[in-house]
Amino acid sequence: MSKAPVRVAVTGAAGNIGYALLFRIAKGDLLGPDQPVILHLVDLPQAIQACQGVIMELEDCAFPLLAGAKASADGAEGFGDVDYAILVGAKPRGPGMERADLLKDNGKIFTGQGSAIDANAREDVRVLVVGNPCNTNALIASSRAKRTNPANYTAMTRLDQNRAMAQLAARSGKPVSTVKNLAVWGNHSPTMFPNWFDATIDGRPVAEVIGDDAWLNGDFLKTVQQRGKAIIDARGLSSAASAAGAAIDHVHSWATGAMTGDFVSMAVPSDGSYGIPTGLIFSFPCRITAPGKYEIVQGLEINDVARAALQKTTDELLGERDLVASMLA
Ligand code: NAX
Repeated sequence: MSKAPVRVAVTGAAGNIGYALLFRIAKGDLLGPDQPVILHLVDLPQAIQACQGVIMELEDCAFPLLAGAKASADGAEGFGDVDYAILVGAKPRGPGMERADLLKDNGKIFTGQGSAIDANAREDVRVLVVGNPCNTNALIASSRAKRTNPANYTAMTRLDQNRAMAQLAARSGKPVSTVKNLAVWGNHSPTMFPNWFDATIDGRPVAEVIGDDAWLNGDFLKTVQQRGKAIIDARGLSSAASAAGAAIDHVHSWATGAMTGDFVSMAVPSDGSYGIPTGLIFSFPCRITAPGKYEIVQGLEINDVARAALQKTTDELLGERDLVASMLA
């Protein structure tokens, strides 16, 4: 092993997504087959015993790349010197709970974790927020970024991209690898916009290959937007392996530059591109320009359908930002 180990913190490590994620990171799926990793399993005090059990299982896999693992409920220890922080841990929305209450409850988690990351992680730490409402949680955490780079605080819409690509592949009868440049715009919520206008299948425009605009503007969008709920209805549990897979995809593309040239959906701080208010954590088509560096793809045409969809998801994010205004540093 010639490379120095990289430290990766995963919060909510004792939860469903954590359990699907940690073993893949230890196997090398996140950072590559020659990159040793040290895992920091971060969770609430009452879940640390369960994290110790997960660490025993990680050890029992005898992963050659796993250079260490520890569990902690303390932010300074959990995020100490980490290169990557994948923030999965959050409170699930309970029966009858309003979205506003969820925003406020989970917002408190991300004020604390944002401060702990900024104080203890490596200066160039890269952060992915998965715990919902992930865009606004990332906004809260990034507002704490004084020493670390706020542009490195991102939220996950890659699962929505993967879902959209899979739907287009199934409908067209083509392999999913032939679907390119499908990006999800906006909030990770039912207002998200999986923008098929720029996407291609086998190098041809999606509209031409699918030949059914009514399906694209109707059932396709609805299926992707409501997929999380459909999985809960079918499985009795929310998406875990697919969410972990998308978190791996997000960080793997970003860290290694894999998929350079294609669009990748990342919710990142808006720089005002496409008229989206500056600072909102908004999912854009991004391009990885070099390992660790992304840019928002510029110059795409936004037609009337897309413009209306972007307005709706922007309005929702602005409403969320207003609800957590007191938590923004
Ligand atoms: P689980 O309820 O199985 O696990 C959550 C874990 O987080 C638990 O171990 C809990 O103890 C821990 N936790 C709670 N508060 C914490 C804190 N302050 N610090 C550290 N750990 C804490 O949920 P799971 O199914 O793993 O889902 C986790 C989150 O992912 C949820 O918020 C969920 O809504 C969100 N999702 C986001 C997706 C996305 O595409 N962005 C898709 C999948 C998923 O729905």
